[in-house]
Amino acid sequence: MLASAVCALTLVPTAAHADNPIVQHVYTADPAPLVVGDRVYLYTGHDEDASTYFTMRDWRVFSSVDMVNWTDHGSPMSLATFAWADANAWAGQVVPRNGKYYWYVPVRQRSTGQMVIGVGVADSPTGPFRDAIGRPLVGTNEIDPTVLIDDDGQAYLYWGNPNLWYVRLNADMISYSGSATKIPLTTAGFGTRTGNASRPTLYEEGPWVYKRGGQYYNVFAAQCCSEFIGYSTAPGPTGPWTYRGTVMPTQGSSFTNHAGVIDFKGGSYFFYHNGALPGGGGFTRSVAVEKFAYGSDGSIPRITMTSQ
Ligand code: FUB
Repeated sequence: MLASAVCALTLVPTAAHADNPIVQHVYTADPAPLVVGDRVYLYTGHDEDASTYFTMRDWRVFSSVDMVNWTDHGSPMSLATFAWADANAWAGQVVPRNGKYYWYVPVRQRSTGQMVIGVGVADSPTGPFRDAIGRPLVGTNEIDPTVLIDDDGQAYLYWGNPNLWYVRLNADMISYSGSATKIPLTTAGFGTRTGNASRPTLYEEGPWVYKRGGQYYNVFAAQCCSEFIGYSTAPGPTGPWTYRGTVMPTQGSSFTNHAGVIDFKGGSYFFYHNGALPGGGGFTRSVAVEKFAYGSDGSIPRITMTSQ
């Protein structure tokens, strides 16, 4: 319990609140934290209403220097940013490079009706973001991009549901070399699912890939539905992956969950979403955060929600 909720649409720090969720004046989902200097930026999706499917048309940005007081920076990117997209402003991630900030997002392409990955770009972490290339970067009719820039400078874009794909991004971050490649979804790599013969592993969606202590992590939404958060580790950016277990068990009224993990000012933080706000549920979610400590072997402990 460490988040101070943002209760008013404001560009100044808000009064402290004791509990999760972090944002309490609007429904948010799919957290993607990014540390820039002494500030953490939190990029989220925006659930508009409790209809029978996701109503998501823009993304939101919040920031904090202390993980207690959060500033609302509004909505610097929306479906309107991408003239070729018409729906589904879903789970993305922002990555800095070349003095710019690249926001990788899944959206529906109007001409094909398929989910593809678009890229926004801005000179500041709070935007405004513009369409970086005027068309989708890559598309397999799948969702949920995450980006790792390895120590040698090679960037990898991962995404997918039901598959898990990766492609090597070029240094410009808006093009790639080679072709999209499927990461083998083995039960050793991603655990064993129950009750769905066509999807034998736990991997569902929402990968969050990062490197820490020489080890590569993929923290992802597992099983369906309801989802829990599991994780795998690997000695390299493309595997081989080993399933390491549950991070956050299924809790609360949201049938999805979505992870984002950072180290910030000496602590480790696990962001997720649930249906904790009044009126909350599967299509009216809220982003929350828990502080945690890695095991001495780099393992991630089991983390439970302080609100649901
Ligand atoms: O928010 C829409 C979709 O729900 C995301 O893309 C998935 O990760 C799940 O959270």
